[in-house]
Amino acid sequence: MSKFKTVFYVAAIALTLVLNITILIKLRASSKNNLNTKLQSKEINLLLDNKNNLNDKDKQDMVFKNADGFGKSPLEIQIDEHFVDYTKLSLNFTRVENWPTKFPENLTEYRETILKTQYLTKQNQWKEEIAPWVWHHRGVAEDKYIGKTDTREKAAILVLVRNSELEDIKHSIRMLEDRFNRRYNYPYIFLNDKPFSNKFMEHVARSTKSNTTFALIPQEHWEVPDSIDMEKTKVEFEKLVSQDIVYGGSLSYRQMCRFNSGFFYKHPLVQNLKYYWRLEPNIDFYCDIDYDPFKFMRENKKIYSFVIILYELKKTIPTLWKTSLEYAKQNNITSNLLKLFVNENKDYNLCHFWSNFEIASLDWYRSKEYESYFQFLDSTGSFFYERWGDAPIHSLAAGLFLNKDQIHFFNDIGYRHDQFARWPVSTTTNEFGIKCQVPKNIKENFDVASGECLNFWNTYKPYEWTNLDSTDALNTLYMNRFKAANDDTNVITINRWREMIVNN
Ligand SMILES: Nc1nc2c(ncn2[C@@H]2O[C@H](COP(=O)(O)OP(=O)(O)OP(=O)(O)O)[C@@H](O)[C@H]2O)c(=O)[nH]1
Ligand SMILES: [Mg+2]
Repeated sequence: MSKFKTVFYVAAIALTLVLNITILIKLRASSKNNLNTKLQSKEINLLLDNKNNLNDKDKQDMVFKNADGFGKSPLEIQIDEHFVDYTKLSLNFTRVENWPTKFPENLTEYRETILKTQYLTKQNQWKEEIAPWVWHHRGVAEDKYIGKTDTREKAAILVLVRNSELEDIKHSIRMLEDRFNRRYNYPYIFLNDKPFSNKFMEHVARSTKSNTTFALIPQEHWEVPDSIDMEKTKVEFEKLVSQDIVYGGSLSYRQMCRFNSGFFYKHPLVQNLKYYWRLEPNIDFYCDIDYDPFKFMRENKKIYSFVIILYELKKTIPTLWKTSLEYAKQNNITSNLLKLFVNENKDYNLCHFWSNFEIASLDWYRSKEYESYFQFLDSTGSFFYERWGDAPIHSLAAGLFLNKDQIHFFNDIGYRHDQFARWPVSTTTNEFGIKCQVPKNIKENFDVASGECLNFWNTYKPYEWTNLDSTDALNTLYMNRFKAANDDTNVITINRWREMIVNN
């Protein structure tokens, strides 16, 4: 072999080696990048899946550990944006009529700017703030109403829900459609503290022929107020967790209860509505509803309605009754219904309408009275320091402001939420038997097995509750606390007790 040939071969081999090594390095780098991206989205998916599969105890622990990151930072929004690419939404999704149509590139920046801008009204600001996250899907059922008088009420089915609850909410929609809405075509409004994902919106919109609208809720309606002492909150969480109180350690559960107590009716999308029907994931309806409950509510001047009434966990609302009485006293409330919720010790009997089903007047929630009651409650911080549910709050508000005949018990609606199921028990006709199918595995009718509160409702005779009753009940409460002074949750000194009595 000539010298020239040897040099040529060595050079060729060296070049091939260099090329191969470069390609290998590049391949490794790109597969690492891919792996990183895959891992990232896999981890996020896992995070959401895990949240979905957690039992209550786990949920509590997890949320408790994360209690510091309480829904204020835009970070949570960014996490969910991994699942959101609105440019890839099918064309059938549009903006809501007469709403801002902006689609800013940097959504987080956009939201922050709006939050810093001064607006004439809060409604204007909230609308601008959430507009890029509001999407509408026109249901084919709307065709039925073209050129005809639309006799539907100004009402909607309102759903607060998470992306991770997609399957469970589809189940609830199927139930409601089959039993009622396929004939009445009321629109659905879905609300979320995080942006809805493409998948969620597309699956849900396909589950009904009705209109569906998906929206973010304004930050102010969900965030923990600055006045809340997070250190104190954590201590109180721990106390409830140690007593195994369901959702005792969950911050988001408290945010949800506060939202459902004082904010859902302020959402820009419900401002033109008169009534709403609250729907939750994973519920069942057992009976055909062959009339329009919204129309029933309006025609019969009903303001609030329920299907299940039951006892609340006392440890979640230690001071709700005291605070409500203080509100009643300050505002000189007289009421014909409040006594429904009072036991022989002049204490709250813990009965409450279970608000996961609710058909009610939005004008009532938007009334000055309801709002002032909510503001009074909210000013105590006890949505966070305790674990006040929206159900006892709606119920006590009904007790303070409504008459019995303004509230309707929908006895003909068969319903299940969690393990509690109820359906009408008819003794005289088989009408309900024809309309209802209760699955064989559901053995216990809650109304029959645990119907004490329902019995109070059925037998309740209006009693005029006045300021004297509020004062009396408050004093009794303080006396009982004094008696129970050995109970370390209720320790008060004699002086403090005297002070309370004098001030009340
Ligand atoms: N967007 C959003 N919705 C929530 C959140 N927490 C609860 N919800 C919704 O608020 C409603 C009530 O929450 P649930 O978790 O069902 O509370 P619950 O009915 O007291 O308890 P369960 O027995 O678990 O059903 C449901 O419609 C949930 O989908 C949250 O953090 N974000
Ligand atoms: Mg629920």
